[in-house]
Amino acid sequence: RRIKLLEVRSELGAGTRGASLGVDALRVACLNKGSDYFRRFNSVSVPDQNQVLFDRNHFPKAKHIDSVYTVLKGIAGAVEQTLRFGEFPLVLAGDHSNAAGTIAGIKATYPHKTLGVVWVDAHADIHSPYTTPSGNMHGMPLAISLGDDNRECQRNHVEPETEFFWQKLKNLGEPGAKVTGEHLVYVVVRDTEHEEDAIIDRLGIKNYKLDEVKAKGTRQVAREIYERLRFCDMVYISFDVDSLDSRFSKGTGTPVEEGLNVEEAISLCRALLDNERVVCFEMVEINPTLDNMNTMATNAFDILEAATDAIQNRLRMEEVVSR
Ligand code: DIR
Ligand code: MN
Ligand code: MN
Ligand code: MN
Repeated sequence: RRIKLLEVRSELGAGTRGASLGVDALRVACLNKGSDYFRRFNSVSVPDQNQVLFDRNHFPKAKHIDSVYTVLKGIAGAVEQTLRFGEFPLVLAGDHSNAAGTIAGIKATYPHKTLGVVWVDAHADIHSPYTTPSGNMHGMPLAISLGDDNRECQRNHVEPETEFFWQKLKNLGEPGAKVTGEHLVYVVVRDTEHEEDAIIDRLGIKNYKLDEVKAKGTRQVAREIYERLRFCDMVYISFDVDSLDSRFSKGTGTPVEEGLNVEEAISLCRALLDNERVVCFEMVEINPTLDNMNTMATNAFDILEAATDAIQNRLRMEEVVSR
């Protein structure tokens, strides 16, 4: 089986401009390292955000939600097509709202299979328009995929136009929830709002904090995650580069202290991707405009290469077994 790169140049969900350039920053990092990575794989560019960032935003509690919906529909279609073609979708996207499109595409392809999600991020990304402090949709993909608005923690008034597109987002791919709280695992989430803490508690979502990752090691953490997700038929790994410590992640919109170092991220990705149930990997939130040495993308490229290596080894192994 082959890997197919899906490049998504949309930053509509971010609060800071520039993440749509992340894919190209990775390409620059790749060239500067003398790697042939981007020549080795077929890639496709998913239709992007057009000029909407310059429009007036009509949706204060879910900024650009109408255009986000269009972009996510495109991603879901591309992911579904890739999986149906028998290829492994490796998504390189701008902001993290795009992940809800990826998940919708996976579930559209395999509606009867149970999905597990591993979310490596400084943030929980589980707000809804009813709870968001910022209106930025990159803080909302998991609420979309879980189909949970967390209304008991409501703090915002949401207008009917916003609610209309929010429902459409939750029904993308197939109607309703794509994943449950018990099949979602966080790694190094450490910057949350109390509404997020409340839904994480209510759904009992496990979070491997940095201390636990350091104490157990990334291999053991990956083992435990797959034990937790043992009833899932397939797994999706979502890697937000702000999971890295802010010392290594200046080039991202919302850097946070006390995250992974590059070596830990590499070995975590290797361990997580060395599993036959993984159907998709995604990397998001590289913003080279915040980073004049392109350090973020350079570090992220090393992680991407290691992750891809692990995927490829596994796909080769599968071929040997199936022969
Ligand atoms: C915050 C920040 N929870 C928000 N979220 C970020 O605006 O919803 N997610 N940065 O990646
Ligand atoms: Mn995120
Ligand atoms: Mn984040
Ligand atoms: Mn915060």
